[in-house]
Amino acid sequence: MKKVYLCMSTDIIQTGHINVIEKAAELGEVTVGVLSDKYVAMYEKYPILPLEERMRIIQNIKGVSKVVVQNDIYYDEIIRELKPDIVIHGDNWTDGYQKAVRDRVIEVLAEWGGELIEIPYYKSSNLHLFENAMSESRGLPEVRRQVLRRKICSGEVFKVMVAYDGLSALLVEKTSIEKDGERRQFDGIWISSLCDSTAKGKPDIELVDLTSRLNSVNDIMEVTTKPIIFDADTGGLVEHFVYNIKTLERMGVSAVIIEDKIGLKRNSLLGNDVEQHQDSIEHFCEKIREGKKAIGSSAFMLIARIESLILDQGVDDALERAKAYVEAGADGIMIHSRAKSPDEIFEFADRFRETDKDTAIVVVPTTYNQVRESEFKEHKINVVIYANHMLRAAFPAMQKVVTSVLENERCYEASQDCMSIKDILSLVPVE
Ligand code: SPV
Ligand code: MG
Repeated sequence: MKKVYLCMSTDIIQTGHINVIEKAAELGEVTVGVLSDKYVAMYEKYPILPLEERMRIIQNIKGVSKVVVQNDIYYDEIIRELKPDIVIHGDNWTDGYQKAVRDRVIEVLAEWGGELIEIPYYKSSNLHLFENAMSESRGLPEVRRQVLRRKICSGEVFKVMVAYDGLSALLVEKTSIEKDGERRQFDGIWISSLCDSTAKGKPDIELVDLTSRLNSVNDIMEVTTKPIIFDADTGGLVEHFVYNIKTLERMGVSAVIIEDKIGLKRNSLLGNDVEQHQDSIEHFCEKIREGKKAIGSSAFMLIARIESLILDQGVDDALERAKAYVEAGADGIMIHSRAKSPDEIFEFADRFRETDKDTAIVVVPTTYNQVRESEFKEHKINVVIYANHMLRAAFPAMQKVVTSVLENERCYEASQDCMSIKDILSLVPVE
């Protein structure tokens, strides 16, 4: 009996998949390689069902003899191991990023005289309904939260980009590039107090109230499916925080970060140039404990942000606080720094990991921006937030336009730097 191999990455089994499996079973004994979460996420969206569940479902489809994990978008390793006589696939992978994958399958199969069989890709007229349903379920609060949790556990760096309104969120949601044979995209969205305030022409001092910030959350939720990490500043009074964290959970936020400052909060990057104070460990732990008690979803994350490095209190102080905050129930620690070098962040991460292997570490490399994500991964840092770049990029472009219109007393010159109306409209989804 011939050995037949095929790879599946889907969450939802539909007729096209069954067609491929039926055809494969006619040709021989079928092994299905189920693509691991990391690679599904890289090329499509993060799967709703984790690998184990997808494997179990596929194992139980008639005609499938065996399932294995395919740990790369490229088939090389797994097919060299299994040496199938036939690899089977739909005929819809001859362009885009899949072309390179297909070419490599043909090349590797040739090593033992294996054959690639392609069958006509079946596109159900209702496929768009499936896709819409999938997209809607990806946007559900609980699904976003699960994705954040699962991806953090995977050991890969969870990349987060700021958004401050629907349009900037759409860019974070939709932008992907292909590089070094991989598709890259952001994993989540940061709702920054700095950007929310600045976009409203207000200082970053907890002046923009929660109701107003929730409007931005709502706009962003509506047009995206990625997990949302909300910057809740200090969280305010404990008595208020227990209500506000529930509201954020209900709104669909995936994680909330509160920082251990007290009194009038100033932006961290101003450091000790302005008056700002760190909370006591006891009081901040109480806020964490009460916040955790208030939330219902086990996937929702409360992350404690440590300002010791911002306020020149040193790594020892940050580590003491991190330990206490985790004991109080924090699901993650954000360690912030305004240094140009990442040394103190790496020292913190390495020493924290000596005793705590699991708690998520979050960083915001605004000042030590030379560090690549791979280096954060080496230091077992889980989440990297690009906290303000969208807003900082938009402002100079707008400044150039207003200056140009004043200088020229017409908008012809400025129009050269503007996106066309058609293009800007095409960014926005139409039902
Ligand atoms: C924000 O983006 O609002 C932050 C990060 O809190 S920072 O501005 O660096 O303090
Ligand atoms: Mg902030």
